[in-house]
Amino acid sequence: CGGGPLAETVHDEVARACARYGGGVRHSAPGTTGDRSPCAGVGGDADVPGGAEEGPFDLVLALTGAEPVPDAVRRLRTKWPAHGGDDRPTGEEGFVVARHDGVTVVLADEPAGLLYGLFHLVRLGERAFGAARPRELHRPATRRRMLDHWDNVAVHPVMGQVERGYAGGSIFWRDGALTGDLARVGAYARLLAACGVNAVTVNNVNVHAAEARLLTDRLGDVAAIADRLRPYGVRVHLSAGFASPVVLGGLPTADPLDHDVRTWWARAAERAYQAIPDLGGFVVKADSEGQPGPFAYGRSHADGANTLADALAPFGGVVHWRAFVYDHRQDWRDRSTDRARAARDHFAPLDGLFRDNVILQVKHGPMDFQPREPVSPLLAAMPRTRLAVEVQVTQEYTGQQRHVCYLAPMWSEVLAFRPWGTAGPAVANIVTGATADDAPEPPDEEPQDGEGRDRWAAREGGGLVGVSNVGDDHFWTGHPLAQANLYAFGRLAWAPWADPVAILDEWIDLTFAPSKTGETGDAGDVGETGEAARLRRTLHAIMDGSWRTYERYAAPLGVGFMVRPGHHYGPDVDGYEYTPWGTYHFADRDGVGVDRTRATGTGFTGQFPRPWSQVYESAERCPDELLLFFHHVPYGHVLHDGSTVIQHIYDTHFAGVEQVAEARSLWAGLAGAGSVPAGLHARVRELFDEQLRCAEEWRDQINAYFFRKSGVPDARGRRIH
Ligand code: GCW
Repeated sequence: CGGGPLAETVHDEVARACARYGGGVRHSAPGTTGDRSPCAGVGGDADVPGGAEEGPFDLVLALTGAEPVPDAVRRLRTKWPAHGGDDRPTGEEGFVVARHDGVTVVLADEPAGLLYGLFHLVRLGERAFGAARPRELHRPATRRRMLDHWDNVAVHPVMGQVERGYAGGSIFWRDGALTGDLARVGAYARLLAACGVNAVTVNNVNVHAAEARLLTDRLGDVAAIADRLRPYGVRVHLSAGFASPVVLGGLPTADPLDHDVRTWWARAAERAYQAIPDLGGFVVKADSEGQPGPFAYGRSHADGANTLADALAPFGGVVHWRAFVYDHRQDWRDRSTDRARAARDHFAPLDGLFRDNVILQVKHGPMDFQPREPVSPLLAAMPRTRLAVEVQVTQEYTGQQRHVCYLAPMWSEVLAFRPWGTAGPAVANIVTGATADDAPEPPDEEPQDGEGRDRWAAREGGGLVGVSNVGDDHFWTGHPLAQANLYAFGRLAWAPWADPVAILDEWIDLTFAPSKTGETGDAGDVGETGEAARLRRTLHAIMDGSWRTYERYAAPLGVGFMVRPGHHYGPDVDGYEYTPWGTYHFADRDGVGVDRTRATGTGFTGQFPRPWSQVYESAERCPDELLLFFHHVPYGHVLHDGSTVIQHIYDTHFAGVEQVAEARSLWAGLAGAGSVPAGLHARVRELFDEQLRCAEEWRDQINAYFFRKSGVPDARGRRIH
């Protein structure tokens, strides 16, 4: 395979699989036939004859430039259409897979492609070795598919070891030190590669004192993690504190345009790359929720980001600069300030000013990972900037990994959203690299002179970033079914148009292997036993619609934030209503919702391009699920389905709880199913008890609150407290 840790990994993975299922592996080691030797062939029995040319093999994994060309590859090549003149058809991480004449072949330009090809075979399972398969080319949509860990090195007095972590302790850190279980970090790398993730940030974006030092005297700890992640193609990134030149370097200022500050960052980057030559770069949360930033020096976020980008550029590193900048000390009495506006107001004027190695990391919604938000209009406002969309895999506002909430359908909606209507690009295009043909219209707020079209240039996108939901929990994610969110994140980062239901199906196969319990049909297709089919059906019934179920019993119609302040679990309708956080619902005796219209509200609707600026502006045209995000309406306002706002609140809250009860009993019915381990079954059963309790609490508080405010009884006469 040309050597290197990734090639060794592929070899070891194949050997491991052979040892498990029978068969042998032949590895053409570098040095015997040159650096571009074929990688591995798998024979039908353990005693495989020598020589890469020999066989018979069931499976060959080879680099496209391999010499000598394995027979199976040569035979296949004569049957394949040429690569179309592209002599690197698969790129850095892609692969080609096919099966002909009884041999399955994975070809890749680089070892990383072989690794992803191998995991693709794992997904295919026995289908990879059945009937002939035409040649398929798989390439990731983006180069960087990153998970941000909000892990603290030292236990934080309020946030603990992992901020918003619901899966036990950190997989990297424990009580101020590097984890003693680096083998688990290695296993994590393998899990990530199987999902398609190739980058992680190992510390919280809120950088406290101990964490700041990862950039200087604790680089060795980061290097130790990087060593464990590298064999699976996962690169380490660091969250860096903007004030590091002051905090760590003892400089009097962190002004990004100050000469000494720039030199300090350049040296810090140099030292970091000495310790970790393949470091991905830095992630920065600046001027946000108390984190230091360029505003303190009268500088812009472009000045700030570019200083770090310049320091990283000589080493090929990137800065992920977060756009989550807003005033968290707002006066609740002031109804003109709108937190939803903040990201676009701050960043859109800076479009075109960021270096090429800056990726602006934008939360998918304008507020903060609520169960329902519109797509952030900032994603449509920066045609000259590399944009990444950030989603929250950790379930801060969606049940904290005690509730089942499969989030891929939400993320898919975000990725498929077309800010300029059906004619323009989707968010998936924007974050994977839009082309000039995508030609958006400028937003309503800007002069309607068509300039927006010309400004949209082809560039590499910033991809998808997720806030990790993994910890040192036995099941990795606390709730065993929350693993599906981790998996789906990786798959959508690789292929943003993938179908969430199909992704869930893959995850079910990989996790519970229900098809392995079936019989193999003639063409190698795998039939399913009744029990396997029941498991698959049941998991889909529980999980496919679980995000919408959550949405039904949580805050209604997109209004968001009716959660307990601080830990954000469970309902507290007025918990944030009179706080400085900018998250209000404005319920009174007549109505509820936030007026964000241009006509009478904060004007946020004008941050969208047409047609959405007009759709959201109109209470009649606004999609029901976002009505209270954009409008303050009377309780009697009639929705598109003919129901009123108040009746919708009652109905959805009763329905949401019923759906949880139904899912809970479906799960109970899986007790004793062969492919569901007893311990896993018990964990999920307990969590379902809690989910039901909590959903009832949501239902009762929300319904009681709105009944007491409005005085309108439930049309169906159900019990409201
Ligand atoms: O969702 C909020 C969380 C904070 C988090 C912040 C952010 C890391 O409540 O805990 O801080 O967002 O994204 O920076």
